[in-house]
Amino acid sequence: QTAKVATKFTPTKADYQKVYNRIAEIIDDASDYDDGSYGPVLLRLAWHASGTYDKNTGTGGSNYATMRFEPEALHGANAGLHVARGLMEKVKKEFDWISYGDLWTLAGVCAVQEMAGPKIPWRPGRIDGFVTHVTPDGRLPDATQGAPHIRDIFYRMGFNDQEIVALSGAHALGRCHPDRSGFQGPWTFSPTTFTNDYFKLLFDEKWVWKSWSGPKQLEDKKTKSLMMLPTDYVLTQDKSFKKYAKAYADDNELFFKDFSSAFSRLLELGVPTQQFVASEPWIMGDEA
Ligand code: CCH
Repeated sequence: QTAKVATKFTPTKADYQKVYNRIAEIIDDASDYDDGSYGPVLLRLAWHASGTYDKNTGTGGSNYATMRFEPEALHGANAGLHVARGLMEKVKKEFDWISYGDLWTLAGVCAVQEMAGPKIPWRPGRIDGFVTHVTPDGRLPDATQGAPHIRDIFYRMGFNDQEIVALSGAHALGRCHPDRSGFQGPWTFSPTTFTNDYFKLLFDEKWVWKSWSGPKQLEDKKTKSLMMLPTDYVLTQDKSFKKYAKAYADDNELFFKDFSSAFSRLLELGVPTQQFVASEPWIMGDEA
């Protein structure tokens, strides 16, 4: 008599590459959505899934993918991210062996890379957690606030001023949606291409308060078609932030390098090192 032993599937880098390739297809299959790409909203999902980390308690971060659960899905900062989670649900059905935390962070990597950004070192190992792992509301930044708030939030994750500024450069991508955050419009003229234009525009354009009934935001005086959040504008007003923002406006290569390392670290927040499959992160890419 032979006992049937269920063998556990151990995915390799090639298996994760298949997931990456599938996500890349979905990103581009968006002719009717926003600016024609799901990349920005997927990047925002990866960031919000990771940015709940608190270094003092070791809670939050990307490990348990707790945004699947109602309390966190309904946090104000996560409005609109059901779109991104819904897209990733399709991928999860095809590749059921991947954890949600790995799937969502890989989607962030894929989004940056497929929108012409830098390579983001990434490795799998996150596990699905439970509703008890959900962190309290208020751990993500509030766009209406100033420098002290931004520092409180990002220092809690373990980032310094330089990394805060580098990460903020993600706002080269995507746009604000009145039905999600209440704010309105894109930061750059190329919201589906990763560039340092966000920093360039912050310094090159004249920014004035938009007069409208929505939340306080700035618009470029010349075309009135671009926007900055109060927290974006602070990067040109605070002395320490300004130094880095200017450096990134002047040097795209430096921005790419610093964004890549800070974002890679962001995606690993809250994941115990021993859970990672590989001792060093991988570079994923379209190797077809
Ligand atoms: Fe952000 N972001 N973000 N952001 N964000 C919004 C949209 C995007 C803040 C507020 C907002 C990061 C930091 C901050 C993206 C990536 C990153 C929106 C509009 C607000 C508000 C949401 C809407 O209406 O759809 C604040 C405040 C901070 C820091 O102080 C960081 C860090 C990252 C990634 C590394 C991306 C991408 C978007 C566009 C999403 C889309 O759907 O187009």
